[in-house]
Amino acid sequence: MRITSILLAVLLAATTAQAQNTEAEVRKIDKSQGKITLKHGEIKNLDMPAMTMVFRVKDAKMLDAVEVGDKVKVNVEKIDGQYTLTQLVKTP
Ligand SMILES: [Cu+2]
Repeated sequence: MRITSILLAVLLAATTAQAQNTEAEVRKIDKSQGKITLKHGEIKNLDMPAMTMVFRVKDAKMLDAVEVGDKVKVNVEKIDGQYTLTQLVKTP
Protein backbone atom coordinates (compact mmCIF):
# COMPACT_ATOMS: atom_id res chain seq x y z
CA MET A 1 0.00 0.00 0.00
CA ARG A 2 2.75 2.42 0.95
CA ILE A 3 4.80 1.54 -2.13
CA THR A 4 1.77 2.17 -4.32
CA SER A 5 1.36 5.62 -2.78
CA ILE A 6 5.00 6.47 -3.32
CA LEU A 7 4.87 5.30 -6.94
CA LEU A 8 1.77 7.39 -7.51
CA ALA A 9 3.43 10.47 -6.04
CA VAL A 10 6.51 10.00 -8.23
CA LEU A 11 4.34 9.51 -11.29
CA LEU A 12 2.34 12.64 -10.52
CA ALA A 13 5.50 14.68 -10.03
CA ALA A 14 6.88 13.45 -13.36
CA THR A 15 3.64 14.32 -15.15
CA THR A 16 3.59 17.79 -13.64
CA ALA A 17 7.19 18.42 -14.64
CA GLN A 18 6.40 17.46 -18.22
CA ALA A 19 3.36 19.68 -18.51
CA GLN A 20 4.36 22.86 -20.29
CA ASN A 21 1.88 25.50 -21.23
CA THR A 22 2.45 26.70 -24.76
CA GLU A 23 0.52 29.62 -26.23
CA ALA A 24 -1.18 29.02 -29.55
CA GLU A 25 -3.93 30.16 -31.89
CA VAL A 26 -6.51 27.85 -33.47
CA ARG A 27 -6.34 27.82 -37.28
CA LYS A 28 -8.41 24.77 -38.22
CA ILE A 29 -10.46 22.12 -36.42
CA ASP A 30 -11.17 18.63 -37.73
CA LYS A 31 -13.51 16.92 -35.28
CA SER A 32 -14.00 13.75 -37.33
CA GLN A 33 -10.24 13.12 -37.39
CA GLY A 34 -9.62 14.42 -33.86
CA LYS A 35 -7.12 16.92 -35.19
CA ILE A 36 -6.45 20.62 -34.83
CA THR A 37 -4.17 23.03 -36.66
CA LEU A 38 -2.41 25.50 -34.37
CA LYS A 39 -0.08 28.40 -34.85
CA HIS A 40 2.00 27.73 -31.76
CA GLY A 41 4.82 29.37 -29.86
CA GLU A 42 8.01 27.59 -28.85
CA ILE A 43 7.35 24.19 -27.27
CA LYS A 44 10.22 23.84 -24.84
CA ASN A 45 9.66 20.26 -23.68
CA LEU A 46 9.79 19.07 -27.32
CA ASP A 47 12.53 21.45 -28.45
CA MET A 48 10.23 22.77 -31.17
CA PRO A 49 10.33 26.33 -32.47
CA ALA A 50 7.20 28.37 -33.21
CA MET A 51 5.26 27.26 -36.30
CA THR A 52 1.87 26.31 -37.68
CA MET A 53 1.13 22.59 -37.70
CA VAL A 54 -1.47 19.88 -37.16
CA PHE A 55 -1.83 18.13 -33.82
CA ARG A 56 -3.74 15.08 -32.75
CA VAL A 57 -5.81 15.58 -29.59
CA LYS A 58 -5.86 13.02 -26.81
CA ASP A 59 -9.67 13.15 -26.71
CA ALA A 60 -11.79 14.47 -29.60
CA LYS A 61 -14.14 16.06 -27.04
CA MET A 62 -11.39 18.59 -26.30
CA LEU A 63 -12.21 20.17 -29.67
CA ASP A 64 -15.74 21.10 -28.56
CA ALA A 65 -14.37 23.82 -26.28
CA VAL A 66 -12.62 25.89 -28.96
CA GLU A 67 -13.27 27.65 -32.25
CA VAL A 68 -11.09 28.83 -35.14
CA GLY A 69 -9.40 32.08 -34.14
CA ASP A 70 -9.37 31.30 -30.41
CA LYS A 71 -6.22 31.96 -28.41
CA VAL A 72 -5.39 28.86 -26.41
CA LYS A 73 -2.86 27.32 -24.08
CA VAL A 74 -1.82 23.76 -24.78
CA ASN A 75 0.25 20.95 -23.40
CA VAL A 76 1.89 18.84 -26.09
CA GLU A 77 3.42 15.41 -25.61
CA LYS A 78 4.77 12.85 -28.04
CA ILE A 79 2.49 9.82 -27.68
CA ASP A 80 3.03 6.77 -29.94
CA GLY A 81 5.30 8.93 -32.08
CA GLN A 82 2.65 11.57 -32.67
CA TYR A 83 2.52 15.07 -31.26
CA THR A 84 -0.59 15.00 -29.13
CA LEU A 85 -2.40 17.72 -27.21
CA THR A 86 -3.01 16.51 -23.69
CA GLN A 87 -4.55 19.81 -22.65
CA LEU A 88 -6.32 22.53 -24.62
CA VAL A 89 -7.61 25.57 -22.76
CA LYS A 90 -9.12 28.73 -24.24
CA THR A 91 -7.53 31.90 -22.90
CA PRO A 92 -9.52 35.10 -22.42
CU1 LIG B 1 5.28 22.60 -34.28
